[in-house]
Amino acid sequence: MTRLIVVSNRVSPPNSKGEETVGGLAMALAAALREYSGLWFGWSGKTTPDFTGQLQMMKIDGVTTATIDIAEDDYDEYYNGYANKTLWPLLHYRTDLTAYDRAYGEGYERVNKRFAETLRPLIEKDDLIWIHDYHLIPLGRELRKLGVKNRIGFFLHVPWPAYQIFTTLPGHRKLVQAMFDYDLVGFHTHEYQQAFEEYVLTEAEGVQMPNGCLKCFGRTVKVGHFPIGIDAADFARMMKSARASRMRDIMTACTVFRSLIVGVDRLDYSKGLEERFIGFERLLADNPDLRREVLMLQIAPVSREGVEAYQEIRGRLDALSGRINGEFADVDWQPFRYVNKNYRRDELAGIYGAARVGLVTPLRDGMNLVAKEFVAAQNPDDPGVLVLSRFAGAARQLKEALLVNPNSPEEMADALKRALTMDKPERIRRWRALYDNVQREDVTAWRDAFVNELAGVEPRRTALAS
Ligand code: GDG
Repeated sequence: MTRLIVVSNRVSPPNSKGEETVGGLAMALAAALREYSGLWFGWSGKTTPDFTGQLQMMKIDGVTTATIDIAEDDYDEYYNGYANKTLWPLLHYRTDLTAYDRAYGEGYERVNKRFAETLRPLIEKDDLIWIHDYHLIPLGRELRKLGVKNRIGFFLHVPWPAYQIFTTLPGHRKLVQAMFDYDLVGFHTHEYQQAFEEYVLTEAEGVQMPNGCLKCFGRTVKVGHFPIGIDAADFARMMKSARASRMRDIMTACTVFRSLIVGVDRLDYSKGLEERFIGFERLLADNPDLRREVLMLQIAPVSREGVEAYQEIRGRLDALSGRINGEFADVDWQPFRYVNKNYRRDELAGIYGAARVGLVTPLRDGMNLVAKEFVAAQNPDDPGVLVLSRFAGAARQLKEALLVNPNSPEEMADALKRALTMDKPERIRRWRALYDNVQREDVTAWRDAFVNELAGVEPRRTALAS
């Protein structure tokens, strides 16, 4: 079998102690690589005062990892800077939070070049190379400059925004040009693919080819959409674990005579947490009869603490959760639990399993794996209801969820009420359709679809296109 080299910004496979990293990409890649005798290359998560290029190789749970540390200024300019302060907000439609700083752009180029130079000696002739996410868009170009002729694919885990948004980025053309050094470029949904195509056709005078390829900048790239899923088999196994059952029992005991509404998200402004809290507040305000009947639990482990926008949203969420409890709590009932702790995956599975409603309402989200995990955790005989933002990529697949506009507290409150009062036959009918999708379009299907497509692309004869 051809060797697969996966490259992502962070390399963080789950460890045997169950202390897992939070984040959809890491979970998906660990699952995707387990079956391949592949290599996972990227940043170790550590910094050094100066860049050393020193490779650390390890074998964890059947996956070989090759990691490098980055320099402190790389951390500020590439990771916190261009990746998290420029591209992340922009790709999530937050032009108000997007920072433009020349040093960030230089840091981004520098780290991509360093990644290419360190990875180059590890690449063998027939390896397939699969590069992930917005941190590493120029990596394919840098590898080509070093003479790499292998098939290289790129997958974007976040949305590709509308043309009008993307063109607000200085240097947008250069970024798109770099995507033409790949053989295959993948998005989660058809909508993101179309937005990318629209940019290429209108802004860069590209041409659509009959075989799903785009021609532009003198090069041809295949473009497709590959919706990511969860590791459904592993999730089913985890649901049967002692820890998951115990957590489920604990949460069930905490909510006797009450329905549990659960949200689980990295603490990130794209996840719509403020809007969600306000939607729940509206439910309580408008429905006095439901007040003592519900408990909402929001788990939100902190992330990207070095970025100001994340510190600010944390403060606002603390205030909002205090306001809701201050207004509605009684001596024997508190409506809202908001925790910033990181839980084990099996414990999360148990919590999802005890919930009557999964509330997943990002303002923008490439896919959203929490929605799929919630579905996978439900009891088939008495399943909970998924309330899902129409702006999550997952809404394209999970059509039997109650879809809402997360910007509307009224819509959110109405959907919550409907979910809390939905009869069992309707819950079962909706859940079956959702579960069928979660099982069928899982992480293995995603990986196989992308890798097979990449393997089928005509190889390049020269490293750099003319
Ligand atoms: C990016 C894109 C896309 C959350 N809290 C804990 C915890 N989590 C886990 C969840 C889930 C993962 O983190 C989050 O995945 P999402 O997909 O919801 O979101 P992002 O992290 O933003 O991921 C996203 C994804 O990449 C894959 O392409 O779907 O759109 O933004 O698995 O369960 N895990 C643990 N403890 C927690 O407290 N262990």
